[in-house]
Amino acid sequence: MTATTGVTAAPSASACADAFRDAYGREPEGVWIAPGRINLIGEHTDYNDGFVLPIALPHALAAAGARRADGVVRLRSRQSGEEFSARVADLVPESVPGWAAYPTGALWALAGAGVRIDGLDLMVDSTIPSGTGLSSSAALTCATVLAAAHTHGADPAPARVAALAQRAENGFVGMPCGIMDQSASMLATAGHALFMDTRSLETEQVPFDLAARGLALLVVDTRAPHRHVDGAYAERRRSCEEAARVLGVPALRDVTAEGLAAALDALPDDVSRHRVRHVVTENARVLETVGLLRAGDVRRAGALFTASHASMRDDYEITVPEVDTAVDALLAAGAHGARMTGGGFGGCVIALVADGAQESCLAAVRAAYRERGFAEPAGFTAVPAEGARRVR
Ligand code: GAF
Repeated sequence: MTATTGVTAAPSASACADAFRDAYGREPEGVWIAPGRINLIGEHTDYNDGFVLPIALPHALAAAGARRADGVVRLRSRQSGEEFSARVADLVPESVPGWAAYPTGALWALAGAGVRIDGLDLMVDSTIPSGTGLSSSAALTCATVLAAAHTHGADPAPARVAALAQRAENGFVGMPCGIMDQSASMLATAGHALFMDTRSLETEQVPFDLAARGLALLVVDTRAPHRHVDGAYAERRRSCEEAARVLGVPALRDVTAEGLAAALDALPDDVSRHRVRHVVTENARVLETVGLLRAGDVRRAGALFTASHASMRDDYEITVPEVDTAVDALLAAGAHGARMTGGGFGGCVIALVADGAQESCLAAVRAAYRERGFAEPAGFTAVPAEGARRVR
């Protein structure tokens, strides 16, 4: 993630297969690739049965795998260099620390769904920077579900893989995430944004060709360390569920923009009022953005991005100074709109900019960061890439 205009490719399948051979002394049965994502708009709406609009990134994770017959799982990553090994029968929720929790959670979720897992050797290689909110963990979990399923004679549909990967995070890792990241990794297609209703799980591939409109999507990695991310995420989710209970609706999705004022009146405190206002207005912004994209008027979505950011900053309270500084600097440098993307408390900011303005916009963020003593940010131009697939 260095050049602002360059696009980082998926890892090489053959290099991943070579690393597998070197590590385990045998041939992999296959190589699977699952991409990271950015969400264009629709943040913290997925666990409220709402709407999301992510794209898959060219940055991806490759997993080379082969079945074992002895009930053992062995995992290696070209990035960490460490080996993890365990008996599949011993995998219990929240027992595996670090990155290995995601692939072992994938095996646990498959076993829970009735797929007999005899064992697995896995080598992973990734170009998705971890800890930056680009969904490296969903990519790892999805790729492992695919590798383990295919090497054990199962072939779950992409939406089913996403559901199993979410189950792994919720039930095994202990992260109460929604379904967006896994769905983006499994279901997104090149050249499109994935519009998803997370209640019905219906999806629509919405054409997203910014270059044709003289625009570009700049991604700025703020390099802000995620702070208390899991606890704060779970707390936001709990407060939404509690607000839905107080309002007597199955989920905050059921509060419409027209019903918002009455809902706010019925809530007992300012914090829950703010959380509900974010979710309800964010769902409306997703629908408006999709309408603009369908009409080919993507530039006007910029204002919705910026409004989404203000809502995350002021109502949902999930931004941090590095993120807000980046958004302000991008807007001052002429971006049509900018917002934090992903779960929050750090991570990446996206900006809709004139094609060719990426360098000057990133330079504006760099200058603002220098002034405040923040770490040097990085950036790249995002184009919507293809979803998960078997490549060998
Ligand atoms: C994280 C979660 F994993 C997603 O499910 C989603 O809630 C997102 O934060 C916020 O929109 O990426």
